Order: sequence, then structure tokens, then C-alpha cells
Amino acid sequence: MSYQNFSLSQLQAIDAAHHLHPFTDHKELRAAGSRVIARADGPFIYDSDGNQILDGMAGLWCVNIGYGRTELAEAAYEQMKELPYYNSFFKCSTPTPILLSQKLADIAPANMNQVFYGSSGSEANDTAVRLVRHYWQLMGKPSKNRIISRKSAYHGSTITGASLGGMSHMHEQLNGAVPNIVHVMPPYAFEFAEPGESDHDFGVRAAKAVEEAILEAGADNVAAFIGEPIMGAGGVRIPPESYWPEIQRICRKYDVLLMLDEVITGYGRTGEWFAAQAMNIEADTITTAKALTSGYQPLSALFVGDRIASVLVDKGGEFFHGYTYSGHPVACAVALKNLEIIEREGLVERVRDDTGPYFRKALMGRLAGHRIVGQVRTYGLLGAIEIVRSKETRERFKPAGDAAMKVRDHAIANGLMLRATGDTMILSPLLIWTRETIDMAVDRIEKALDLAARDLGV
Ligand code: PXG
Repeated sequence: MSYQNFSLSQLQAIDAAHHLHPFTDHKELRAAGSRVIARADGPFIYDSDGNQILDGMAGLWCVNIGYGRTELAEAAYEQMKELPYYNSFFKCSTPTPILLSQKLADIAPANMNQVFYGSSGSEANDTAVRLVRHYWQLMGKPSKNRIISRKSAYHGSTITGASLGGMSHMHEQLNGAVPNIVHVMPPYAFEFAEPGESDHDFGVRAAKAVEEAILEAGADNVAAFIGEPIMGAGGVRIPPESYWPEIQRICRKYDVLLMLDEVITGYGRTGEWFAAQAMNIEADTITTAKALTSGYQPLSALFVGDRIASVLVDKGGEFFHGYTYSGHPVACAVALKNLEIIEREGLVERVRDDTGPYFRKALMGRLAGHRIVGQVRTYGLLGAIEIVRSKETRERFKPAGDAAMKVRDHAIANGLMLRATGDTMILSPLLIWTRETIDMAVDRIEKALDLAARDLGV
């Protein structure tokens, strides 16, 4: 059945009748109708009216190698013919997760040599929490079960993911989160630094919030700290350089495991395979998903560091955890081809040496001075633009989030898919963007900022 047999309004009507979307006000969506994205190619998506839109979000932080890659379709097709599915339970395995595990161990930080598969970042974080708590039980310290996270963190949308995350609106709806998870101040200087406080000092102070949470619970009751190296959904919050070394030091001092969530930062976005390498963080677990397959198949890989893996293996005993689709043969075949393409085209190095620095220069040079822009941040191919009423005082427009929505709507109308979270515009370009694509995006953002400023009367 081809969607081409349906008009846009027919598709929207069926969508409204039967499809509950994620993170959506369903009443509002039914009134407006959904934007139907019908196809995509290279860095562009096309809606069902045929409008071409440059994708500034890589789908949802995932389509790193771009759309329309026949090689990935072929890898899936060949694997489906050979072996569409078999499980990895009961002492069985299949070839593609075996080979993918070796490849992942090769590109990951040196102490990461084991992976556990799932189908989503949320599942992988669930596994991470299960595993970390199991580790401390195996070590004879079952009281070490508390996990420290940060406010505004995003770690997924299952009950564990939402509990780990620090999104207050999600917690309200949980009406009962997973116990023993606490949230401290995020390293977000734009909002939380005191006037006159240096970036360095603020980073140290934000890390100290973690130490205080450890001391409050007692180190004997703390299993781990979890954090995104750069907070993504929370608004591309890039921590000061002093933050992660301090976190590392504090975790070591109190024997607290360090869990990184690289669901967004993994697979090249920072200019290294992983942000752990770019920022020199030695973690005990690293959660990855999204760009592992560039979004062509649902797949997550939780890296388990040698410290935890060696105890799991040496002590033995079954770890009662796993998913039907752990190590799915087709998803793993697609991941292998995706990683091969990233390597063959040198996309990680390109972000590090060329497009990352160019992206930074373009955003800083052309957007930071705009009258409604309070700050521009970039790291590799991640970007954030803070929308403010006053550059000097950082006062926001009211009501909160409205101004950013205006920028977003103008950007889309001018051919750039851009996201807003609160009053922060966020960008997650595909790693195949060239300097020309970056210029095209910045042109469109500039125009959207001008039009939004006009609407806002400034
Ligand atoms: N960790 C991080 C850091 C993420 O960004 C997840 C875990 C969960 O992954 P799954 O595959 O279960 O969705 C994510 C997902 C947004 C947005 O609004 C971000 C995500 C998902 C949905 C929306 O930016 N990130």
C-alpha cells in the first residue's frame, strides 16, 4: 500500500483517528493536524506537499549519515533473507551482534569491552540501572543503590528513564518514580552561574552539588552518578571544562560508579566517536542508541566497563534481564554497515577538523550578535541559541517558550527543521553536512530570528 494513494488531508484524518503520538497534546494536534513527512534524501526531508526542508535535527538526533543510504537498506535486506531473527538467550548467539560487539569494543574507550543490546536508549538505561545495582549486590554492598542524576536531564521515557531524567513535568505525571534516584543542579552556566562567577568556578560548584548529594546519602548508599556529557533534550547544555574532571575525581573519591548517557553524543557528533574520548572521561557504563544505526533500525548498545564486566563474569550467577530483541540480527547488520560508512567517509574526523569548527564560527559570527540572541553554544555538531528579550540582563520573553516557538515556526516555513526547548533553539546537524549546508542553515536561522523579532515587536 502506497501513501501516494492518499491525500494529505486523508492521512491527517486517519492519523488523528488512530495514532497517539509521543510527547503530544492530543487535543491540540487534532485541531492543527500533523505535519506528514513523506520521504527524505541526503540532508533533506520532504513533506507530503513536496516541500523540501533541511533537517537541522538529524531526525531526532540520530540520522548521522543522512537519508537515502541504499547500502543500509541492502544490509537489512540481505540479513532478513539470511536470518531475520533469532534470540540471544539460552546460550545462543547470531553472527551480526557478535561482529558488531567486536567493532564497538574497537572504537570505544579502552576500558569498554562488553556491550548489552536493546532497542532504545530508554531500554539501555533501564539495563544500566539494573546492572549497576546488581554489581553492588555482587560486591556484597547492596545498600549502595542510590543513583544521582541532574535536573533537566533526559534519559528516556520508560518509568526508569523518566525517573532517571530530571524533567519535572515528566515526574509530575509519573505520580511515583523509581525510588532512590535524586537530582542535583545541572552544569548550565547561562542560567545558574552567579553574576561575575567564572565558567571554571561555576563548573566546580556544579560538580560539588554531586559531592553534597553523596555526602547527604552517605557514600555507602550511593551506587552511581549518571549524566549526559552534554545535555541534549534539556537544551544542548555544554558544561564548563572544569565540570567532568571534578565529577570524575568525586566519583573516584567516594567509590561511586560513573554512568554516561551518550545516546545523543555517541557515534561522531562531538568530533570523536564518543564524548567520553573528546572530554577525557573514564566511565563505568556508556549508554548509546540513535546514531548507532543512524536511526535506520531501532538499536541500543550499553557499554559495560571492565570493572563491572569482570565482576559479572568472575562471580557468575544469572543476570535476570534481557529483551526479545537484544542483539537483533537485522538491526546489528545495519549498525555494522552504518559504522563502516562513518569510517569510510571519515565523518568523525570531518566533524573534528572541518565542519565542527566551521559550524562554530558560522553560528558565533553570524548569530551571536542578533538582538534577540543571548548566547550561542556549540560542541562538534551540536548547537544551541538562547532567545532573550535583553542581551544585557538575559531577560526572557513572556510567556516562556513562546518566542522560541516563533523562531522555530519561521525556520520551518523557510525550509529548516529546527527545534525549540523552552527558550533555547537546538541544532543537531547530520554529520554529512558540508560548509555549504551550514551556510544554508545559518541563512535560514538568521531570517527566522529577524521575522520572530519583528513579530515580538523588538
Ligand atoms: N538518553 C538520552 C540522552 C536521550 O537523548 C534517551 C536516552 C532515550 O532514548 P529512546 O531511544 O528511548 O528515545 C534519549 C532520547 C527531544 C527528544 O525532545 C530527545 C530524545 C527522545 C525524544 C525526544 O529532544 N532523546
